[in-house]
This record gives sequence, C-alpha cells and structure tokens, in this order.
Amino acid sequence: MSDAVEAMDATFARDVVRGLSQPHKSIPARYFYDLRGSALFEQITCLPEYYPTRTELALLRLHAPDLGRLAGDSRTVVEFGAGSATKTPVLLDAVKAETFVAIDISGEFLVQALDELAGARPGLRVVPVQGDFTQPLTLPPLPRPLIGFFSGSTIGNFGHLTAVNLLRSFRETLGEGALLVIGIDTRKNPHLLEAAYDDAAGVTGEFNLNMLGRINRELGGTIPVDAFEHRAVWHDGYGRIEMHLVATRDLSFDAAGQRFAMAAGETIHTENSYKYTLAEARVMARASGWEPLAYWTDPEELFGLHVWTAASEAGQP
Ligand code: AVI
Repeated sequence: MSDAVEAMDATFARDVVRGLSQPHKSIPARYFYDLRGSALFEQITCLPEYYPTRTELALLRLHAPDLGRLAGDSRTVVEFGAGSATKTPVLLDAVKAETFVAIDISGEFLVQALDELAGARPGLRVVPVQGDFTQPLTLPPLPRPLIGFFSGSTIGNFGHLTAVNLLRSFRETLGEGALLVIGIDTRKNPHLLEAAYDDAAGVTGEFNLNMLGRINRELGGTIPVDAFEHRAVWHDGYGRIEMHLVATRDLSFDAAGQRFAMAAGETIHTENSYKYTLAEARVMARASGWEPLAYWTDPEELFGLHVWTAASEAGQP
C-alpha cells in the first residue's frame, strides 16, 4: 500500500470514528465518492428528478455567446474539482480556450479525464494540477487573466463559512482580473427538492447507503446496511436539503476498530446541500472578494449560473 493511500485510510478512519462518536452522528459527504459512489453519482445526474445537471448544461449552452463576450481575451480556463465530461467542453468552446487547467485531489482521475478532453481538442494545452482546491494554490505560469469554473452547485455541499473561505481561496488562486463561472442551485418548492434527493428509482438511496458499504469494505466495518434507510429532508430555516441514514431497529456494529450502538430511528447525517436565492448568492460573492457580473436562470428558476469578477480594492477610499 502506498503512503498516500495509507494516509487517506487513516484520515477516513479518524473522520468516521469522530463522526459516529458525536451525539448526532454524521460522516462527511466527501466520503461518498469511492469508485462505486462516483458511478452512482453519475447515474444521479441523469435521473428525471435530478434537475441540476441538465439545467446547468442547458444554461451553459444557451449563454455560450454571452460567456464568450464576458471572457474577452481570456483564453485560460481553470476548473476546480472533478469536472464534467459534458459541461466543461461547452465552456471551453464558449471562451475559445487555449489552455485548460484542471485541479483535482485525485491524480488518477485527472489523467483519465484530461486524456479524453485533449484527444477531442488537439489545439488545447491541458495542464493537470494535483492538489486540494480548498486551499489557495500556486498555479504554474499561465496566460492571464484566468477564468475559473466551479459547476454543479458543489458549493452547496459546504457550510456558509466554509463556502466563503473556499471562494476567497479561489479568488487568491485565480488572481487579478479573473472571472469565476459558478453554478449555484436555487431555493425552490421543497417537493421538487425532496424528489431530487429521494428519486423513485432509489439511486440516491443506494448512493447514500454506499457510504456504509464503503466503511465495511475499507475500515473492517460490520454495519448491517440492510437495517438502514435513506432519508432526504428540506430544512427551510437552514436553506438546505439534509441526507440521513436512518437505523430501522436498535443495532450495534464495529467500524475502524471501535464499537458503536444506535437506537431505532437514530440517524447518521451524511450530506447538506444548501440552496441559495439570487440575493444570498450575491452576498456570498461579495463576502468572498467577488463582484457579481452576470446571472442566468431557466424559466422555472430551477438553477442559477453566475459569472463573478475578481473584486479589486483599487479605488476604495
Ligand atoms: C455533488 N453535489 C453538488 C450533489 C448535490 O446535489 O448536493 C451531491 C448529491 N447528493 C445527492 N444527490 C446529489
């Protein structure tokens, strides 16, 4: 086992033990994405109830000419995170990108995804950067100004303070004159939201339950996965969808070398997905060193595509 894999296992074990030892049990959502979890997430993005992916893609296509105009002479796109085989090419074409920088923690993923992109665009210079995009990064020398891309409303999976810190860190990484193209899911009818996170085919349930399967596979767990149910609830006060795993009976299990017990009805909180009004999204932009430049939504206002520009202190009294 490589040192990196061992360190990852140790972090996973520590986070699971910490999360399951709290009075309200939780496990960080980032642990959804093992190989099986990533494949299930891909399936989720195609579900009829899960509107974000297709709506954001349609907005990118519809506003490609506007994106091209706003980008001006910027020809370098920097994508934060795993990226999307369907959305990324639309932005690259819209701004006539000459250089594409993809930042992801998983080197393996990067190489595979970038090979595909580069294959289809022989003129594009592709620069993989393996790193943790939640921290400011020093990028290699690049033609500037840069266009950041953060799609899928991934920002919604972070709490407000963490989200602002993350966006501030993007601002620092991208530098003066940068643009950020960011997809942010909107607040809407709770029935639509709950259906999107609890689909009829049960794929989101499988995605959620896979977290327990992963603990069993990777951390020597004995969790009776069949004794858990998926639950997705909208919390209006917090402005977020919460995903939980509910114990359907009293049970106990081992995980990462520790014993845990749960009473029937007790839950493990696995994900928050925050939704933002336009006004809230703009406050978030300004709180993190960005100035809102453009905003597009679909006729039903299911999803928001925002373009922000790096705010400058120049000219401030
Ligand atoms: C990755 N992220 C933006 C998704 C979301 O909508 O919060 C994850 C997801 N969870 C359940 N369905 C999709």
